[in-house]
Amino acid sequence: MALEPLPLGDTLGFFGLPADLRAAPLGRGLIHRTFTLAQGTSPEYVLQEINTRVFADPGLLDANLRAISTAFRVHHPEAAFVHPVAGPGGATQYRHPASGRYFRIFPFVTNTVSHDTVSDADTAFEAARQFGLFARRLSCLPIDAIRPSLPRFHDLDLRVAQFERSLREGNPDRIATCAALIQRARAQLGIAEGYRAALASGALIPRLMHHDTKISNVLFDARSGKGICVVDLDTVMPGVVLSDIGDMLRTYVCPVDENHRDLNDIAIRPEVHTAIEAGYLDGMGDVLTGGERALFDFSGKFMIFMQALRFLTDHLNDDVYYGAAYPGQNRDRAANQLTLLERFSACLL
Ligand code: GN1
Ligand code: MG
Repeated sequence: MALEPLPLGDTLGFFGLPADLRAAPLGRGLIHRTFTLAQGTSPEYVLQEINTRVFADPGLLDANLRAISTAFRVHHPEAAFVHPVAGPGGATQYRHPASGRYFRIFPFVTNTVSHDTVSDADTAFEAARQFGLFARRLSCLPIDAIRPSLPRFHDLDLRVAQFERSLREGNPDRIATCAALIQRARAQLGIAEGYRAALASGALIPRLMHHDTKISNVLFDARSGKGICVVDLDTVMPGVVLSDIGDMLRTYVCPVDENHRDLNDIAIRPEVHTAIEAGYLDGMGDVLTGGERALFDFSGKFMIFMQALRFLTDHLNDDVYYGAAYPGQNRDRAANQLTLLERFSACLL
């Protein structure tokens, strides 16, 4: 799909920013389009176009972001936080009238870096600590202060149902050629039972969770490597710790990411696993209960399985959700994640 040009001038004008800022693509997020804005070589702002195919209600996203931003200003002024840039009347989102597209701008936090993979245990500790701190800080808000931006986003039962549906209604050629992968996914369905049992046990407290704790959503100090803060808050909503702990395990323990195609490189790094637990505990402190801690490793299985199902479902549905840089990319990602799940589970035996 051809990408439409940005209405950059109108957007900068709305936010009252200099007209000579130039946009350059940033990062590898799968959902929004993200750019840096710079006059010279150093970025000054980050511009994002909201993906309204995924987030159908941009007004709700904006209201949630403002509620989180206000909570940090009022209750945690000491904490680093990337507040959205405000335009006229305090507006933090711009709807481009001619196209109906939505944009927002953040300041670029100078002297920070982000990573696509975790290089060592210290980085994992720092990231996990930031997500733990974030959850602890948000625990000052009533859970219904943030409305679900994607209802049932991390409901594994929904993801299983969507997978089953893709097997009935998806691309028949892809279903046929993926028989072995589909079988490997089905072999893991016990995880969905474990999820229901965990919910029924009452151990999981409803909390405001980030729901996208991958390493690229943490800013680190460029010099010291210390974690500064977390970003990408569109999926902050009521949930359970399985999501945040699980997505850290999914994306940090393995030296290569979900796009990697040489499955021989998929491995579990025990020292990173230990660092995630230590960092998250350090950040969350006694807000995290013993019952939640006991589900630490299950969280990893839960999230790796859910992501494997989401990629495989999307492949069978002709890549309607994630898109694909080449035919079969989501199948390859599913194979990557199923391999990760099998190796992660084997380490727990
Ligand atoms: C999407 O946009 P990005 O890359 O931060 C997805 C996550 C997946 C992730 C997999 C709203 O996140 O749930 O874990 O891709 N976000 C949404 O890379 O579906
Ligand atoms: Mg992201």
